[in-house]
Amino acid sequence: NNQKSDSRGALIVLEGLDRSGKTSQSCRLLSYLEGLGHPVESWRFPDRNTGVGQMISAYLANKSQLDDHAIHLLFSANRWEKRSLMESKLRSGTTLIVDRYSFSGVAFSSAKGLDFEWCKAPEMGLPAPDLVLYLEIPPEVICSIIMFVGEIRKAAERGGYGGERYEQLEFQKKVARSYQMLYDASWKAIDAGLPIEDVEKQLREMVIWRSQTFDLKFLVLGSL
Ligand code: 2DT
Repeated sequence: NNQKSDSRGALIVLEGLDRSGKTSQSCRLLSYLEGLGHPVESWRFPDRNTGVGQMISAYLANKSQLDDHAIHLLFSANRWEKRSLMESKLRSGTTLIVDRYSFSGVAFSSAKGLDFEWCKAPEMGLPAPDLVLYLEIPPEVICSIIMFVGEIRKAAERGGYGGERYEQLEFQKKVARSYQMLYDASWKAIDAGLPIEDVEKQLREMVIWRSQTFDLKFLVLGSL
């Protein structure tokens, strides 16, 4: 590919525990970058719209049972089925803001007890993020948010606390530890306990600082 590296879009990933604010911050980041005139799209994984995504969605809603390894590979397959589109968007200059990526895959499955190295293997070769924004918040705080949300929307579609498989305190603590093991130079942590506008401001600065882009790289999680 002869395209000049400075014309490529950036791959920006948001990671963090459930309810750490990733989704609302990725919306805010999207409108900010759009406002600056950058070609930008917001994506999320799991992408529940594909066939694989629907299997994942049923699993998360406790409507189906799957072996832990099998669901891990489905999450990974869900990224691989979007790989060529992701790559062509990036190469044609579109920046992608992605809500969860391979790191969620490894952090959640290894928190269930699967071997860390085994979890990383199917992610190798996917486009590597230029920047991973980690919204950091203590698992205890997340759990009180989850319970509070559960109280006020008992009838809501996700069923509040524990509605989806992974929203339990002990489990979230393990996920937080797994995330720490994945941390590397492309990560920036933000205190997600700050007011939402402060988090937004910090994210903007980090994204702009990293927006000088490099040749597309591919994940080599082995070095972590
Ligand atoms: P959302 O609530 O953000 O839709 O996530 N997960 C996600 C995994 O276990 N592996 C993965 O590869 C990804 C992307 C995290 C739904 C849940 O799915 C988990 C929370």
